[in-house]
Amino acid sequence: MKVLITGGAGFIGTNFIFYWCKHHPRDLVVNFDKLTYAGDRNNLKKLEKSSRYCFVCGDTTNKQAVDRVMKKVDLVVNFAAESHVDRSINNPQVFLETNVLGTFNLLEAALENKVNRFHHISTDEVYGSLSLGSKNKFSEKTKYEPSSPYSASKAASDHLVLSYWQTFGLPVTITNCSNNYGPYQYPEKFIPRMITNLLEGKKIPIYGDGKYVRDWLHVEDHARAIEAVLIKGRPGETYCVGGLKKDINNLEIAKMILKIMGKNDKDWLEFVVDRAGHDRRYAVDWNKISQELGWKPRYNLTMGLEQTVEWYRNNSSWWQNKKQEAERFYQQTNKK
Ligand code: NAD
Ligand code: TDX
Repeated sequence: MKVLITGGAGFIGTNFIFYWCKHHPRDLVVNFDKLTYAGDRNNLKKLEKSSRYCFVCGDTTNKQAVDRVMKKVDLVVNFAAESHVDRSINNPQVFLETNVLGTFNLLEAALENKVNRFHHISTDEVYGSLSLGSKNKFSEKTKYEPSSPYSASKAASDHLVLSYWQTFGLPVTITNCSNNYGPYQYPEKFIPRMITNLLEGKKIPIYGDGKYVRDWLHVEDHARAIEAVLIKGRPGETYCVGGLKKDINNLEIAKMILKIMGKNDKDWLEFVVDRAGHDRRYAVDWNKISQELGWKPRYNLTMGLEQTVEWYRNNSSWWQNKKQEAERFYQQTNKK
């Protein structure tokens, strides 16, 4: 089978390609990635020796490039996106271009080439925000109510993907997952930013009061969820994917990291200016994928965070330049 992965040089795409190549060694995997600030081709360098993997540098907003790479593809997994909420507040345009127009080009080419499955990676952020302390969770039935330009662009792409099923019968599936963490995550995001700050002797920046709740999913559990949907999921369906059952807020996550890294709470937390339009709480009901496809997360949070801290400790040459770039971005936006 020929599998086209878009955005495979980014965080989740890289982890997914490692997972897929290990568990489906006969497949040919093509990684199509523009290599934005968030993409690093070297993540998958060791696979480049294999005849079952190939890297193509290209942009999903370039229709000709997308048409070329889609030839004879059986399966598409679309990770390519601008993914950082803070950057979408500063520069929304590229989010619209990649997340909406890029997805549109891929759908058109997938339809033309009669692919067997188009799987789109989306986010729980399309559902907006839940109130703190409520028992409500996001599910496949929750109304879309995105708050940021990032989540609005992801919401638009989800609607477009489902319209290609309804209108043209393209066999699509979508996963709306929660916050991922694990190896190879760009150090602009909360968990790797905390770890790399502490490794550099700097404090953890906490936005606002820190009582913001996210559902945390280990990236390897996410890869297994995508695999389950690709193999057993029903075309036209959406599956929500989450990692936790209980709420945990950003301050609590920060304290877990501090404990793993042997530091006390008081000296290493710094409250900074809040994010505009900051969603208060995300929580995901992952019953559908669990009951229909037999998936559930395997990592517990402490175990996953310990493994992630260890990875960043051992891979400073991977993150140091990326961190400088990320911190320059935060300096420019006053979020130091
Ligand atoms: P990332 O920012 O780490 O990687 C994105 C990748 O896409 C990079 O390799 C980048 O070079 C590539 N890319 C960007 N624009 C492109 C374009 N126009 N053409 C081709 N390639 C392009 O992102 P990530 O965290 O790995 O997220 C992957 C997907 O998962 C995204 O669709 C994101 O919305 C979704 N998602 C992420 C999370 C999370 O917690 N990270 C949670 C839910 C959903
Ligand atoms: O320095 C920080 N301090 C802080 O308190 C950063 C970078 C973040 N935060 C807070 C904001 C959020 O409440 O931590 C939480 C997580 O922030 P991010 O890592 O930026 O993730 P989030 O905005 O929740 O979005 C992520 O999960 C859903 C991904 O970036 C998205 O791509 C995905 O769709």
